[in-house]
Amino acid sequence: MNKNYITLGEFIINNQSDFKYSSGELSRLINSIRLAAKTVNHEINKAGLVDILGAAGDTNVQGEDQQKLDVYANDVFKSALINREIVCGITSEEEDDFITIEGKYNAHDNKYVVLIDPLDGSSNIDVNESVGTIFSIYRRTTPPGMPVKKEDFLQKGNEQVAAGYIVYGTSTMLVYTTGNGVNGFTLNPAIGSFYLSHPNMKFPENGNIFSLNQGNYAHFPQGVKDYIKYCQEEKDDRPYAYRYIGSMVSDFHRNMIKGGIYIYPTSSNAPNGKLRLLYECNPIAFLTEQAGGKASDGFKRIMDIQPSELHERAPIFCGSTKMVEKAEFFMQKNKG
Ligand code: P6P
Repeated sequence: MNKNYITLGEFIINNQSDFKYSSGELSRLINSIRLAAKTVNHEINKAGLVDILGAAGDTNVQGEDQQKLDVYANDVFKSALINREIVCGITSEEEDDFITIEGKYNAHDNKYVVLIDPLDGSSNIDVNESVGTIFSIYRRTTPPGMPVKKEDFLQKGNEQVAAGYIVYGTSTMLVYTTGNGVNGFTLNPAIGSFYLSHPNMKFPENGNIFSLNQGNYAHFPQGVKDYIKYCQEEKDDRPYAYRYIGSMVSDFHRNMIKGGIYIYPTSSNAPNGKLRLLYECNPIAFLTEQAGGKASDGFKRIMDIQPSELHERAPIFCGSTKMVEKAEFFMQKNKG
């Protein structure tokens, strides 16, 4: 490891002034996520060796089988966040309703809420594919001193104060933003430290990788079908490369480094798309824009959408600006 790489902890201290709220609070927030990420990473890396694979026998609010690691990751991130004494509430993909933190110190005085998908792409767990954690952080809108309310979570994405993901891949990385660019940190498992390996990450303005589940082609809107055909044409810089892992964090991370677009559109069997607005689309959109890319629902900016439910879904087109704009062109052309 290059001796000049700084650790995540040093980076947070060096960049405290970037976080326009109380400096210590960002440190405690990101540090709680860092600790949980290392714990979950350890379990994921040995998942094939112990009986932690397979469904936990329950289904989540989405009606999806909960993998044991989903449940485990949810518990780990919840306890790490609750024990840091700056979070007053949590919304998780694995929890039917939001969690009000109480009974511990004076949690109602805390100023931050966290929304999280503890283990995205979990269906890939037992086939040894990459999975990820996605998180989104807001300041509460209701006054401290009272229990958190649903409205504290139903904020537009443009109100986020921080967002990021952990990708448990060939190496484990934590990538986050506090509104001053995107930075990526790689875990050195030998010593359990994250090092700044990808400073100031930027989406290439254009790219040649498109990622979406073409198995749903017959159910896609005409604009998406037209964009797929455009990507496949023998013309100019095309055909593009088609890459789709089935784990959004992994597809997104590759596209941010190489250039590309990730699309999960509406379809006749998913009229609002599949991905959840609050803890998947919004944090990914915040990261996208902070890395110089674009994130929309095919027509309007993801982070301008006013949420109305905790687990609502939204279509998402995100990645290299030129590619998203081309996809939006075809969506607009077929609107109505
Ligand atoms: P499909 C994983 O369940 C996820 O939320 C994303 O990580 C992934 O890109 C997508 O859904 C995969 O969904 O319908 O293509 O299998």
